[in-house]
Amino acid sequence: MARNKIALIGAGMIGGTLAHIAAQKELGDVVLFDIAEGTPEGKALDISQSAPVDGYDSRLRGTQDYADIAGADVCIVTAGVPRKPGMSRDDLVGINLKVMKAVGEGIAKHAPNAFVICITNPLDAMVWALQKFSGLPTNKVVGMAGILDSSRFRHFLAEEFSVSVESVTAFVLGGHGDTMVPLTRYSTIAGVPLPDMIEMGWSSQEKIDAIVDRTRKGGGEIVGLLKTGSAFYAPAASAIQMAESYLKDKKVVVPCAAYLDGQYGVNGRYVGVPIVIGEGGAERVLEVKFTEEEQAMFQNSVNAVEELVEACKKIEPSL
Ligand code: TXD
Repeated sequence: MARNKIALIGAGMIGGTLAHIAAQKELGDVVLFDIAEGTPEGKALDISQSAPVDGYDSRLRGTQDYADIAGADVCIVTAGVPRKPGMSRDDLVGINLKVMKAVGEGIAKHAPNAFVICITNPLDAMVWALQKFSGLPTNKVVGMAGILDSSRFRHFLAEEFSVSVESVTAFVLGGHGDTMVPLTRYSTIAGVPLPDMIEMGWSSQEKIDAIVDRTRKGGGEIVGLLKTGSAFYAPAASAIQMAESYLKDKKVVVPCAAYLDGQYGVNGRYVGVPIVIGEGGAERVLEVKFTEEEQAMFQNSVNAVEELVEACKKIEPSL
């Protein structure tokens, strides 16, 4: 049976980490594409040289030619520029929108059947633009953010409760940004909702509120520490979970930036919601009922996404 082919558009910090994890998991052969000459080739060669030690047989190559992504089953897009300290995700719109145009055209021409996972920021607007530029079906183009945001939440909760990360589930909705909506009543320790854990005296409302706040600002905290770029290990791991669920038809239910066609009262926009990922791509949206307060937070998040989409339309009237 032919191996799967995974095309990574952007071979920077996240792209390189994606290549490493995809190869180690033998998800398929990996093509790293980047406009920076030498970077994708160098990373492909370096990772290939770790394969004999680790014992995997994925083939990796680097390229500057879109023709080399031909027939890719999955494309993961990180091309663009990341944040530097002091920048918001929204400051990236102008530069990264142009990048999405080139990437969308490249994918449409060479890998139109791929499942496309966009990571480039500002995520909810870039994935929307990428779907438009590429013309691929909306169920085949999704954005990665929610898994990362909920994984950050889970990490902080596991520390707070002194339990395994495996025993913590978390539910984060909305756009990827400071308006994201962590739903504490759907977040659990081994199935026990956080409000019940507070009632049982395992933590306090203040502590959980502080964790929610830290989760919202989780990306900025790392930018502030790294100074030269943004997070890459956890973002890469999160996107790999999406790719794996598609390639293996696992049907994991995870929060992703998905195209909404009326669900949650949103039309024609990408917003972070729980979806089922399987062989059909984004197969189904899980539509939970909100409390009034959650609805207001979600709407606030949707409004922030809408503002970014409007900014994109001003820059690129063809959208
Ligand atoms: O949750 C999330 N979605 C995110 C998003 C979490 C963390 C970071 N997130 C965003 O991912 C971040 O704000 C950036 O927009 C992307 C990629 O982050 P990364 O840290 O990998 O950035 P790098 O190291 O700068 O890599 C970007 C690469 C770099 O090698 C450039 O040469 C390349 O993109 N690049 C391009 N490749 C192909 N085609 C074009 N046009 C292009 N322009 C730049």
